[in-house]
Amino acid sequence: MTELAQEINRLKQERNAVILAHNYQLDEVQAVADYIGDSFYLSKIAASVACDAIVFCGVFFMAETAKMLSPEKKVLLPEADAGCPLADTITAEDVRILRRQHPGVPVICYINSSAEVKAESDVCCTSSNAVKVAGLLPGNKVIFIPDGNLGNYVAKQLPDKEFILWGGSCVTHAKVQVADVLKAREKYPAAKVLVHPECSPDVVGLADFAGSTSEIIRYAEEMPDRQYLIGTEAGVLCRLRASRPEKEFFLLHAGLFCPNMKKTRLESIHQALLMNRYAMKLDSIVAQKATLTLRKMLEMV
Ligand code: CIZ
Repeated sequence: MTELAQEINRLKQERNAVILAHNYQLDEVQAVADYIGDSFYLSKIAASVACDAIVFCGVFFMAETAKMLSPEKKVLLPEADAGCPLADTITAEDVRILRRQHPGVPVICYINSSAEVKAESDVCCTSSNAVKVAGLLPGNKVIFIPDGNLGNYVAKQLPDKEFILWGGSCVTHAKVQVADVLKAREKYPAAKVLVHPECSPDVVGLADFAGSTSEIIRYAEEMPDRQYLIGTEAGVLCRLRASRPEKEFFLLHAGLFCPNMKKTRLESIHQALLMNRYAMKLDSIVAQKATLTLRKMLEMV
């Protein structure tokens, strides 16, 4: 363990803090984390873990979510400008307009959204539970925001419901093209193709399995196949290579690195613990409404 990692551990004890790291974080960050997972898993941990401070190694909406679920704890985002371009594709006003256009239709927002957007929505979802949440909502119509590809994937699993989709997408997952899948399959004909539903519907249609990062990790760990072609952010390879060293994992596209997720380094975690950087603060009215949207998801799944 490096000196910096040791110092982080010491500060963590001193401050009674825990480090949560998203599956997309750098290997060095995952190595010092107490909990690693997708945002659904991490949001449940944030709500239940006994500690005074949480260092959330992820992007802005994730730390914001953790703060909503555990307002009494100090929640720190080590890199203040680690944002999510997908979350930025929609505003609270856009949601109000959608509601006026489709009166009475429930709004599901993907967790990759701002607190303001969550506050205007009825229920939140993550990529692990989106199908379940949408399926449990009453009525035969649903507004799904902001990821159009994930919404399309959910709509295909629930053919009896009509989906009104927002056209946002993740710039990293959008990089994977059909040609990448075909080329990779030619090179590794025995490999299983595992992709995230934030990829385009054409790419998802060619895959052997589509799921959240945690579901992709579970599939690759449990299946007997030896080679896997991965269509999500490169961070998932860290866990997979550590837990299944006998298997081979390849990215479907060389550019599957989320620049925002990769901003957090050991130095920024150290500074976060030392200087309380950057403490999440929320507008109390927005936070109250957005928390109801999040808690509704936690009750439903
Ligand atoms: O839900 C999450 O954490 C995201 C953004 C992706 C995934 O599937 O883990």
